[in-house]
Amino acid sequence: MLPPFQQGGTVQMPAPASTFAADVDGLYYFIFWVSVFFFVLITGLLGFAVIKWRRRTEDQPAASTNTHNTVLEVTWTVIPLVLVMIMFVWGWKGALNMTVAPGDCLQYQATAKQWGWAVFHPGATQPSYDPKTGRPVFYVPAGRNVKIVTRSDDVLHGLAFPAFRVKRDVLPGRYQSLWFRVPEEYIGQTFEFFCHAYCGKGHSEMWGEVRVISQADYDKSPRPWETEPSDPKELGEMVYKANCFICHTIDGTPRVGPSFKGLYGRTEREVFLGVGGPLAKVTVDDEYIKESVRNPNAKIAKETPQGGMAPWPEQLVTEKQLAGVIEYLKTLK
Ligand code: HEC
Ligand SMILES: [Cu+2]
Repeated sequence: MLPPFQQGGTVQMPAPASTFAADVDGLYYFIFWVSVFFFVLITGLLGFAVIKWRRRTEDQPAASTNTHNTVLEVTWTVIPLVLVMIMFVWGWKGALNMTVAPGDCLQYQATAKQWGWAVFHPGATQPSYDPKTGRPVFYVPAGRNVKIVTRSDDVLHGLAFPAFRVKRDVLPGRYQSLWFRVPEEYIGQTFEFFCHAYCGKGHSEMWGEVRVISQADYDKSPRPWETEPSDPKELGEMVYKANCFICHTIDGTPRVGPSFKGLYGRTEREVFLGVGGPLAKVTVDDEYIKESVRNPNAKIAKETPQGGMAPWPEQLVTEKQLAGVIEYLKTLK
């Protein structure tokens, strides 16, 4: 069974869904079948020769003393040269096309952070997630050129859209970008994107969705990505699923950080005041949660003296969302 993102595709490729796909697949299968052809030809001839002209007795003299065959050598140099030059020019042109985005792109942003994505639509000031699952979502209009500018808040990540046949490394301290266009026939379909550079424990959870919509739906007000749950608890749950679940469980088992179960309202919670700081006892209230999110190293849970949580600035978790998280935490008795 093929993994879900590959369904409708082949063992080697997911079903294609961008204007790059024909070119990438064409070149890929060209290289693949050239390789298969020469593998069979060369190992076949080798095997044939080894068996047919093997030495049958200890003292059998050599059948030939030839050391060169110019015609043969020129042939087996020139044909592969032509083939690899085709691969080079084809690949070079495709790489240039993918690197240089057209001038009329809609510009999105994606920020990678261990272990999740914050996806910003053009003009949006906060990231968008599926309100139910908390998965990051790109809404892209079909037929438009879309460019995504990436950055990383911590380590090296990668942004890959298998169905669109594009990916780019996401580096800390440097903007990178990629672009694609999804033809109109894919309106209504959903595709997946992944982090493609192993970035630690939660790497395999760094994925999200691309929903292909029509230009009219894209222009609608409110924009599809502007809807978030109005109920604070639901909003908090969405933020939790989007950003926190990878390190914090809600069932009491510790993961990278302490579980959220029973956290809110705890008295005499033991914390270090900073890395290497003295132990102190605090009450887990709104202020403590807020500080834990905005400035995690101010008070560090006793179980993890080395810290290990990066701050969440307002750009990634808004004040309203943080208030929602607090309401959500209160429900986790
Ligand atoms: C990369 C892993 C990671 C992510 C993601 C993460 N945290 Fe943490 N968190 C930790 C670790 C480790 C600690 C314990 C060290 C400390 O207190 O700084 C912690 C501590 C906390 C604490 C204090 C808990 C206690 O028992 O005293 C709160 C509250 C908290 N995190 C909230 C959040 C929220 C809200 C999010 C999502 C917006 C989040 N964290 C995302 C790793 C993470
Ligand atoms: Cu990653």
